[in-house]
Amino acid sequence: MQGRTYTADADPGDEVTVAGWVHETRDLGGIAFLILRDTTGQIQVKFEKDEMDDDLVETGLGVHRESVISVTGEVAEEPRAPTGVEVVPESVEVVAPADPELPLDPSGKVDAELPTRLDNRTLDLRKDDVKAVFEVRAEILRATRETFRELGCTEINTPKIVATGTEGGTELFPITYFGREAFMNQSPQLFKQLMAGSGLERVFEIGPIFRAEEHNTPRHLNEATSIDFEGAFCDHHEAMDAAEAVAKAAYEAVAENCGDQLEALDLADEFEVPEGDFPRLTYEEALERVNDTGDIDEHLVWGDDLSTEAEHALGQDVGEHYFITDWPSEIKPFYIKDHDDDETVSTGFDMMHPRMELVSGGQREHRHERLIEGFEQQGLDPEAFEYYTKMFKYGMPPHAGWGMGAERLVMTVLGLKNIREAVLFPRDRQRLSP
Ligand code: ATP
Ligand code: AMO
Repeated sequence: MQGRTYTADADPGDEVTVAGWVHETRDLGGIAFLILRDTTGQIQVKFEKDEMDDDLVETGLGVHRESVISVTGEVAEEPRAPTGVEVVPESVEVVAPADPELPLDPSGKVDAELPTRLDNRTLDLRKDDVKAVFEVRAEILRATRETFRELGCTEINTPKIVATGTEGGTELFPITYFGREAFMNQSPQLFKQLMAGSGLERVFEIGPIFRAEEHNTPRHLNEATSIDFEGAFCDHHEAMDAAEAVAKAAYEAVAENCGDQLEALDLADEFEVPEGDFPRLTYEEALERVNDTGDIDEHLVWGDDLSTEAEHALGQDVGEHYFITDWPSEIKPFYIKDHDDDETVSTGFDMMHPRMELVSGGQREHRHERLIEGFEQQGLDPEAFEYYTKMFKYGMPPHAGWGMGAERLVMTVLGLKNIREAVLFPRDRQRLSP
């Protein structure tokens, strides 16, 4: 809007046009106030009934909450106003009226259930604390990109419609592609590896992944955002360093640049940036620690995956971010390389937050023959992946990488209870729109 002044920039003595939403109105008889809200804050608009034009007062006070209005007038100092200044209006225009009945209350005075909030995100994000989550999310992604830049990576985008899946543990969403069967991609895994072997060498991608997870949990989405890294001439240790750098950069950026957002989320006093190196436990050590806690019913043995309960018990015990390294080869995907001196142990790793897994990664099998064997062992037809495997015959360097769930990162940084709070329009089993 031409000539519009943000409320935060309206200084005493200025002639301004402020525009935004009617946050509330208070009619005290001879005098009435309207609080106008925009993305930068709020400002009071004063109506004095005996002094001002009747039409002006009527328009200003007849408008329902959450209507969009534009107010032109002079800014005056007023110590009793919430922000110390107020606008004395010369004209008021109702730009877009709002219904008197709203599906949720953006003033936050009445709590709404998550499904109602997700159905009405436009109104929901008029609340400072909800808006703050997405401003923090944007800051985390900005810091992530900057960190990758410092690590010498090039940002790439890979296809989301694919002919084959890669991640065994989760189902694919099938689609029809000009009469042929195709799928929504579960991970950029194979494409990012192909680019590690290209002239780019070090790449990253921030993009959607689609997983037909059957279960409904507070930490799974059917469409998630994956932060993916892949680097040529990298081993699993360097890949872990990169994952740690990205996670720490996220916390640091939020601490440095999101003061107002942490305030809005009531986290300003308790927010902490993780310090020191994240401990790196082997899978074997992790099993032993879980078993020693006595907090879970089962006794874990080599080859077991960590259940949610086991992850929680270990997370509580470790009490900070940590890695689990050297997983059994049998429970890691075909593209993860085994240790040269022991083929039963892989270079696969997970990076954990005490509450949940954030990252999976490892060094990759870059030797063509071994890769083909890996496909066969996992019951996959190498022919179907020929577009991928054949590039391993043309000079594929050793490489390593990982994938990190962006929503899980935001969720753990801010201590959100449900991953859906970190997504504008989440996709889960029930939710396909909006
Ligand atoms: P005034 O207070 O300006 O002489 P008035 O007598 O019409 O005008 P009241 O009805 O006495 O106003 O005010 C109602 C309440 O509003 C009082 O508590 C007063 O302190 C408060 N008030 C008045 N003007 C402002 C203002 N500009 N900003 C915030 N509060 C105000
Ligand atoms: P993985 O399947 O472990 O590994 O996924 C990597 C990370 O992505 C996040 N994530 C999810 N977040 C929300 N909802 C989901 N349904 C979901 N699924 C995964 C998690 C997880 O740690 N190709 C490998 C990565 C690699 O080796 O580079 C992969 O996809 O935070």
